[in-house]
Amino acid sequence: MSATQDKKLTDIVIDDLMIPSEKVAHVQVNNPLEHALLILVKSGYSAVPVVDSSYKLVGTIGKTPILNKVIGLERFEMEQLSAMQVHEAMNTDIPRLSTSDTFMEGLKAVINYPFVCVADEDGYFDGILTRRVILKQFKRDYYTFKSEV
Ligand code: 4BW
Ligand code: 4BW
Repeated sequence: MSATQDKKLTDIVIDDLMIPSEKVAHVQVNNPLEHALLILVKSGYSAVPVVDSSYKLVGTIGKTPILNKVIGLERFEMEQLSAMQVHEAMNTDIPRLSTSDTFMEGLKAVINYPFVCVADEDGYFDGILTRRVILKQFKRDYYTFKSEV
């Protein structure tokens, strides 16, 4: 049974909804950009979290900022990708959630971001909260409790 099966939205916390870190595609801050683009293309995701060597969350990286780094005058200079590292193209100005935050805090966060990273109090990466999961939960709640209003 799902952890949120019988819970109202007001009782749900981010821990109930997040995709755990072991199921999240991610890259490390010192990986070559070429490796990051490979992970993004192979996984099919537009952007993924970035962690350091101790698995602390440091940012996110997407396909568009990587491609922006190698735009030349007339072509993408893809050969440059192996000489650059993830920290040169990642976004460190990101919101973060903790596992004990509420559903509403998660909802607010994913209005402006397709996914938001979850980290513990020491900054270690726990997982991500996606828009899809928030919307699915909202729909489930609507149909489950509709008869009560
Ligand atoms: O591989 C996929 N499987 C499924 N079931 N849906 C997918 C997949 N790839 C994309 N989607 C769908 C989802 O609805 O397209 C949406 C946008 O994908 P994105 O952003 O632009 O790659 C997906 O919406 P979402 O599930 O709400 O996820 C929002 C964003 O969170 C994704 C991606 O950047 C990130 N993400 C989601 N699951 C991830 C992940 N990043 C790393 N690892 C994961 N497991
Ligand atoms: O330039 C941006 N400004 C803002 N404020 N948010 C952005 C920007 N670029 C991306 N985002 C955020 C948004 O939350 O990343 C999400 C995914 O972007 P995407 O898919 O992968 O380029 C954005 O989510 P959204 O606003 O719900 O938009 C979902 C998708 O709809 C975008 C893009 O494919 C399309 N889209 C949105 N506005 C568009 C547009 N396509 C063309 N023109 C627009 N004005």
